[in-house]
Amino acid sequence: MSDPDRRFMALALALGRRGRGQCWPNPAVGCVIVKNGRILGRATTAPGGRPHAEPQALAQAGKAARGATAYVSLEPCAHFGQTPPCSQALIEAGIARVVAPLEDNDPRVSGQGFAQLRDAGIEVVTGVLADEAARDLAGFFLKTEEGRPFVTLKLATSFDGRIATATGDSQWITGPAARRMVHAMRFDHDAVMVGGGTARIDDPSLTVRDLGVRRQPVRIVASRRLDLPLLSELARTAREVPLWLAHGPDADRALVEAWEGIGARLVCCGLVHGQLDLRSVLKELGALGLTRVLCEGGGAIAASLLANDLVDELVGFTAGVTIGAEGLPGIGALGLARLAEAPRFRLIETRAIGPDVLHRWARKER
Ligand code: AOF
Ligand code: ZN
Repeated sequence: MSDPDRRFMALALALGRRGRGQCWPNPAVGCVIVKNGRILGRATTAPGGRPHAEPQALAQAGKAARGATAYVSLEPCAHFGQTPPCSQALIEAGIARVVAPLEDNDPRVSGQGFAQLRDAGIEVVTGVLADEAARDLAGFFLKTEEGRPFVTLKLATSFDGRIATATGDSQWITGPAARRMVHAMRFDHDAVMVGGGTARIDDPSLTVRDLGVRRQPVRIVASRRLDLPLLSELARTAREVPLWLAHGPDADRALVEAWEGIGARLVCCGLVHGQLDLRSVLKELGALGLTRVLCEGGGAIAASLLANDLVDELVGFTAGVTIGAEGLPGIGALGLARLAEAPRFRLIETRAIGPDVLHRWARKER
């Protein structure tokens, strides 16, 4: 593995990350075409997942692609799906070498892309920045393997872990820089999810604002009984920005129809112990194509996700303010007796964001 290989692969990964939140149900892949150290083409999977990255980068390179190296952040696809296989496009363009970190776990590809390239006499190099690529594409891999999206749980809290005062005052605990970052996080995910309580109390819009974006993440509210206000920001904007409501099988038929009439998509999910089964909710969301979901609370849904071991990354914004024990806790009851049972995560980043602190934690392999 040479140094230029790492450098150009880092660029392919960065291009791929740029497409996250916009390519579902497909992975956001990056591709760079390089000859004699010069970049001839670069692309990201298009919004909506097609065209794939490789044909776009090849089109930029044109005839000059002959003899070049293609850096792709995932194994090129091998199947005739909605588009012809990228492996064939690379072969036909006369690419001499393909560098890709890891196999695509889609059963239609899974090693066959690499095999087709090798059969055509193309040198294939794998493993370059594989850990980074696996992290970037974790949502797509999880959806394919376990049928559920990657889940990020975000909490903006006081020093003592509260998200509001006892009267519900929560604006604002963290500063503008942290709040801007939350908008960037929304854009980086396929969907933003909250529980019914948060939807009722905060009347949120859950859209990405002030970043000049065209494509908005899907907004999801998990509410067993659909007892949500029909006069609300979410309802008002349901035809402009997708609004999906995950509800239980016992939700009132009239409410289901009312929300459908407003333009929401209704997703019926299973129950467990008289509550929405978050495992079932995520399965349904995975089946609908979502690869990355950002949960923004409140306490009940956060606790449910944690208790079911469904959180892949925690992102905390902590402010230098204390609210006290009567304040609203960011995470509801987990019913733990012993610390050994508490969900524990591995620290991956800390950073000051204006007057607040950002901390990110990854799920430990269990
Ligand atoms: C690539 N390059 O940029 C992406 C790939 O339904 P289709 O035909 O679009 O195929 C979707 C599958 O293609 C998807 O499940 C994944 O395996 C792969 N995505 N492959 O060569 C790309 N986005
Ligand atoms: Zn492809």
